[in-house]
Amino acid sequence: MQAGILRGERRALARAITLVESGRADHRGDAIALLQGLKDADHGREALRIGLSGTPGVGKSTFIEAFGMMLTGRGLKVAVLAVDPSSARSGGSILGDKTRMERLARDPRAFIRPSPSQSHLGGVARRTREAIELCEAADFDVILIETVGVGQSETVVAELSDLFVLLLAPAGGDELQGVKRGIMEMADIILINKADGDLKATATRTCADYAGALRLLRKRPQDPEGFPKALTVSAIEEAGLAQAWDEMQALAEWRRETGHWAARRAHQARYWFEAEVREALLSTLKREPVKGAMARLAGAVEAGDLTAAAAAEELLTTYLQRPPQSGTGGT
Ligand SMILES: Nc1nc2c(ncn2[C@@H]2O[C@H](COP(=O)(O)OP(=O)(O)OP(=O)(O)O)[C@@H](O)[C@H]2O)c(=O)[nH]1
Ligand SMILES: [Mg+2]
Repeated sequence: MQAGILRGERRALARAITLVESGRADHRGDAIALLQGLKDADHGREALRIGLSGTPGVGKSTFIEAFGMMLTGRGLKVAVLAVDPSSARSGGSILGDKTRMERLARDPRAFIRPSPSQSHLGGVARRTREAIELCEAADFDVILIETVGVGQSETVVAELSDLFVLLLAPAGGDELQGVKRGIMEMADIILINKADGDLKATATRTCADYAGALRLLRKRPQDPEGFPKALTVSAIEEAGLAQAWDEMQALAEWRRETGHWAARRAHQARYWFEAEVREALLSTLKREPVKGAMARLAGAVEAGDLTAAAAAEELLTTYLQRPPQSGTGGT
C-alpha cells in the first residue's frame, strides 16, 4: 500500500484512508505502521493545507468545486476532505452533495473523500489529520479541508491546516457581529461569496465591513502586512478565485520564508500527539476491566462507604498502574 501511495495511486490512497478510519485494533496497528513508514520515506514536498469553513448554504461546496477545478486546470493535484461535526447527518457534508461537486469528482487530478463517520468531532478530526498526511504522501499539491461552521469545528480545522479560510455570505451590518470574535481571529482570509447579481453591492459592502473589523483585531505574528484579508468571490460565476489563490500563495510563501509555516506544523503535530494520548486514556476508562471497576467504586462512593478521593486513588493505582500517592500521613 505504501508504494502505491508514494506513486500517487488513488486506489491505494482510498484504501489507506479506510484503514486509518477503521476502529479495529489490528487495523490501528497497521495504520500506525503505514503512517510512520510514509514519514520515513518522506519525499519532502509539502501540500498547502487549506481549512475552509462557513455556515450551511454559504456556498462551500460550490466554491470548492470551482476553486478546485481552477487549481487542477493549472496542473495541480487537489484533495478534498471534510470534518463533519454532525456525524448524525448521513455520510457527512461532502458525500451528501457530491452531486454539486460532480465535475471535480470526475477530474483525474482531484480526490474527494467524505468525512469519516465517528461519534465525535475529535475522533473525526484525528482521522482526518491522518488522511491529510496520506494525501500529502501521495503528492497532492493542495488539500482542502471543509467543515460546516458550528463553533468548535473551526478550531479543529484550524489545527489541521496551514491556512484557514472563512467563507461568508453577503449580509447587513448586524450579521457581522454574528461571526464570533474567536472565529474571526482564526481566519487568515475571509471570502465573501455570492458577489454576483443582486447580491454584488451587498457583498462589496460586507467585504469592506469585514476588512475594517479585521484591521481592529490584534496583530498576529504569523501575518505579513495586509493580512488577514477580506475579498469578494462568486463561486457560481467563478469570479475572484484566481485572486483568492494568489493571496493564499502569497501568505503561504511569506510564512514559509519566515519560519511560521514550520512552527505551525510543529505545534500541530504536538497538539495531535497530545490529543491522541488523551483520547486513548479516556477510552481506557470506557473499556473493561476499568469500566466495571469504576461502576463498582462509584456505587461505593454513592453509598457513602468511600470518599471520592479514596475511590479515585484505588482505581488509578489498581487499574491504571499509577503509583500510589505518598503523603506524610496528614498533620
Ligand atoms: N448567487 C450565488 N449563489 C451561490 C454561490 N455559491 C453557492 N451559491 C448557492 O448557494 C446555495 C448553497 O450552496 P452550497 O455550495 O451547497 O453551500 P454549502 O456551504 O456547501 O452548504 P452546506 O453543504 O449545506 O453546508 C446553492 O443554491 C448554491 O447554488 C455564488 O457564488 N453565488
Ligand atoms: Mg456543502
